[in-house]
Amino acid sequence: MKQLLALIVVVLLTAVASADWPMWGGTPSRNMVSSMKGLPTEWDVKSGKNVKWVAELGSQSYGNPSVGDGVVLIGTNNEGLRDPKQPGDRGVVMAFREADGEFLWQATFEKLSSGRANDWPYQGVASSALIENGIAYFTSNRGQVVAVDVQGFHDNENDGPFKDEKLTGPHDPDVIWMFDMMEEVGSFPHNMSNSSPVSFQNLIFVSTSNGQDESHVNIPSPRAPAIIAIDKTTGKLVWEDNSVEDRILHGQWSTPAVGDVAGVMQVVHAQGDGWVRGYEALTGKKLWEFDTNPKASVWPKTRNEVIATPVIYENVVYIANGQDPEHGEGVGHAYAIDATKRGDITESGRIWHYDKIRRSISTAAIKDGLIYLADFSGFLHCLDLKTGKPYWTHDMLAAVWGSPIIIDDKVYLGDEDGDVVVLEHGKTLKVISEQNMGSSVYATPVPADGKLFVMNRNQLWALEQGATLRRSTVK
Ligand SMILES: [Ca+2]
Ligand SMILES: [Ca+2]
Repeated sequence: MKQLLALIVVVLLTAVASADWPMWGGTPSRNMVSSMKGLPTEWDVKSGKNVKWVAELGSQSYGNPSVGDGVVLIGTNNEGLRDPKQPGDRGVVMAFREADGEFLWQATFEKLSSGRANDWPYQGVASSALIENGIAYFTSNRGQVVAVDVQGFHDNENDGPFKDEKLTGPHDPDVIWMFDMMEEVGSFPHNMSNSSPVSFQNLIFVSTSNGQDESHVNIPSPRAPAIIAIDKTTGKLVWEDNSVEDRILHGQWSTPAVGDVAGVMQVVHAQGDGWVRGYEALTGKKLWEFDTNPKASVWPKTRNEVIATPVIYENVVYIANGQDPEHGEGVGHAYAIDATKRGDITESGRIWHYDKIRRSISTAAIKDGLIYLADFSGFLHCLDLKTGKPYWTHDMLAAVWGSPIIIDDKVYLGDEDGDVVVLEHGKTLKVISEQNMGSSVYATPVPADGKLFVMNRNQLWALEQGATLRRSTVK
């Protein structure tokens, strides 16, 4: 019996220690929090201290790591040129074996011929994949929602319905289906399609990134939806919504979240008019909408779009607004929104409004009655979850593109100078460590299976307590 108990304890510990990060935010509600223990709180990419492996990417990487089925997926560009037969500027999703960083396969996508209006040069794939039941879903730089086999052709099977791949080598992608948002729903992505998919039951939800053209005045596709739901199995459209119509301020780069709000599964999406909208996930029925801008604000000086991802936590949606990093710094607004309300809930649903934040493109992290929000000016704000009152702010001294993440009782955050800071989770500011990754960290650190994955502009680092990297083993 004692042995049996010991075995059960071992099994439970193993179950706790083994945890994937299969999508942006880790779970559909997108809260940047993990209970994983034992991850490094300091490391050194020069000496290799607490570094398990490192893999070379392209020259710019914006597709945050996702980890599932023993594979790490990231989005980058083609400047790493892993296959000389696929040359030139392309968006690329690369797959690495989680255990040792071995390169498994890549999916490459040529740039759209329409150029920077729809597909910004060298920006690569900016979507973070959703990994579920052996399938990865992501958005390409060509505005396609793509479903691929996580194992590629390493399983010696061409999975379908899509079986017309021209390249079927071990390093090529096994496509399952593709949904072209520009063809199928008329989306005109402004500069880049970037949505990170999220799912509920048999549906995949993505933002179309529909926006203005290069004039920054015209909206070529005012009737295209802002958000769509696609059937996971067939890759066909199930529902769409275009509440934003012709009021898009610029682009639409916020990614949807899914969560249970008082018994109703909602998909929540921030759209190009600066409003956040909640939908019944299965039907697309609009339940509520909330304006994140003061009525007197004026685009682009004081009125913002929303690029951050909404976080759904205990029936409340938390989000900050901001602008394209190219627009620089400016005033921002963060909110707690009561998602049980219906209709225009700009007044009735506003639990709190925090206006000491600057423009933000970062997603919130919530735990133990505290919420962490970062802004593009480089400040990390720790607020009371219920009241929005600040406990402290920390100045990163560089722009922040990624999001804070709470792992166990630590907060991790990267910045444009390439620094990753580790702080104590709590009401008192305490910096534990800071380490430089060698180039800008636009990504959010990702905990999975006892490792911490940190991506900089051109490399993916797998950090593990006690490991030492030998420099000859760069993948
Ligand atoms: Ca396959
Ligand atoms: Ca296939």
